[in-house]
Amino acid sequence: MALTLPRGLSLVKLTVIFAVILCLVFFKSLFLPSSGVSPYNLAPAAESWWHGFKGDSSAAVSDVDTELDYSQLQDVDLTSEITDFEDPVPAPSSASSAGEAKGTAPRPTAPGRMYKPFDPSVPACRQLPGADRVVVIVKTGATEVFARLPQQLITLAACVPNLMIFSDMEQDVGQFHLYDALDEIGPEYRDHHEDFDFYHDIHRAHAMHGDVSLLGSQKGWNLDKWKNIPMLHKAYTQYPKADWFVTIDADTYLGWTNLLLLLNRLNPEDPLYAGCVYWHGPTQFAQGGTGYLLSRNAVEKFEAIRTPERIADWERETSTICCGDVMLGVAMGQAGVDVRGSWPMFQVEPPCSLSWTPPYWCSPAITWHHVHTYDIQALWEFEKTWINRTWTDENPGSVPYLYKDAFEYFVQPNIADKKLDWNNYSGDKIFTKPAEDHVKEEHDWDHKSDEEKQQMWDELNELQKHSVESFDACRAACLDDGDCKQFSWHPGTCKLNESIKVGHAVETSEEYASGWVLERVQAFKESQGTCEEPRFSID
Ligand SMILES: *[C@@H]1O[C@H](CO)[C@@H](O)[C@H](O)[C@H]1NC(C)=O
Ligand SMILES: *[C@@H]1O[C@H](CO)[C@@H](O)[C@H](O)[C@H]1NC(C)=O
Ligand SMILES: CC(=O)N[C@H]1CO[C@H](CO)[C@@H](O)[C@@H]1O
Repeated sequence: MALTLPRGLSLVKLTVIFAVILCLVFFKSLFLPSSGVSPYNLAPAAESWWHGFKGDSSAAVSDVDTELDYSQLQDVDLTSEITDFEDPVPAPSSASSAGEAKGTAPRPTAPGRMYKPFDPSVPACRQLPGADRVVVIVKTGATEVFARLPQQLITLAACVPNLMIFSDMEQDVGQFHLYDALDEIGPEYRDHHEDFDFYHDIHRAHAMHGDVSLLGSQKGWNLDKWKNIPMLHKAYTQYPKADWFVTIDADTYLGWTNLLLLLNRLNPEDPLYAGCVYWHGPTQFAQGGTGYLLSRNAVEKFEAIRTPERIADWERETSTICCGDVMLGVAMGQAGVDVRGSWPMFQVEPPCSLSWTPPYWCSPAITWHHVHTYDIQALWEFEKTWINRTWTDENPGSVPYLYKDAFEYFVQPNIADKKLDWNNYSGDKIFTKPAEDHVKEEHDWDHKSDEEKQQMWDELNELQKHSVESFDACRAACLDDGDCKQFSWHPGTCKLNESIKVGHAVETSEEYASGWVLERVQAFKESQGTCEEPRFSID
């Protein structure tokens, strides 16, 4: 034999090794991100998907179809687009962005195809342009980890390459690691401040294999305010080259598609600290639960002033202040970065309790706070369908969804002339008959004196007095009130509201029924226009 193999290296083994190498090369070209410049085309969408879908904008204006069936969106046949991807275009190297300027496309047969081919084995949301430039920070606490976090891990975590979860205790949840945000707090507080008694309690319970979710949550809240500043520093240390840092709570849904579209319009070299702005005494800050956004430049400014003396100051102030998001506002103010408002892109309600008013309509939706795991799942399904339906080879994820679109998905199919055992949170106007056996109210009516109750009643007109008798009479009072779009009735009380909310199911024993004046809802929708320009505005 001319070819002698080294001892122990049979032809079979050689073949196996060769096959493994081949697999590795194939894997690298298909799955690993190319480093450097984003290969995506970042051009914003010319018009919204909705108008494209309708084909003709005049039709869109006069559209009165409330019955858009989103389940059909899933059935759209994209096979023709997908077969295109079977022959993967090599991921463009970092030189290719310059290549475009010189007019040398990587494949002359497909001029302009500078994008990365869609990879069906990776979630579409993870392949959106700019995904790798963002660090998402989720703040949670050890007592709520198993109640709130898993839903984020089976949805958002699939989209975000750079995700960091901070808690008050280091632990693993499935394949995910949770960092302890508080392990570097000065011993003077960590070992002596009363807020940290609970910190040590949960660590002890955890070490003994105890279920810390059984421990009190109010104490967890007191610890929570210590996290925001250390979290930001830890995230920056881990990802110093990231362009953006976005922080949310575990009960916040993050609209990833829209976030990336917003960020692609902004420059990370500009100082930016944005969110839903509130005041605390003299401090303006971005509320933590609704999420806040920091550019790399802003974080660098924060890092620049982060000296040991300053950290000591921050910890001293944290020990007396209410909240961690306020403390971050204090720190960013010292770093010379003023907070800017991004409401309503960042806002506090889940879809069921949002009041769908004009300021929201043409704005992209980025955060929804106070979401239950159910809401996260529903928003996730909506967003996944949206990404899929609007995906194009050239501009993946380039179409933002607006509150208007969420209205069509979450509200219109879920409102009706009458829904039994349903509370729609009406309450602009409340008609209640003063009576001994009155069902408890959810508002201040119960606390009023008998005289006040009687006086309120005496001021009502006949139709309004009659409205407390039945659901239909309550509807009649709503119809008589020019602005009323929805109402809810339970024996003895009729409540009207001008704005639209879905609300939620209630126990039959609460004897609640809700209704909407669908023509007025439709008229309201039409009066809001078609949102030619999505409002990505930051004040
Ligand atoms: C869209 O959904 C279809 C059907 O589930 C799937 O085959 C396709 O890969 C998806 N495309 C994108 C871009 O997500
Ligand atoms: C009723 O409508 C108003 C605005 O018109 C809104 O602020 C409010 O949230 C709605 N619901 C209740 C319970 O007031
Ligand atoms: C049962 C229920 O959902 N009640 C809500 C009705 O609306 C009021 C006012 O917004 C809320 O405070 C209740 O929780």
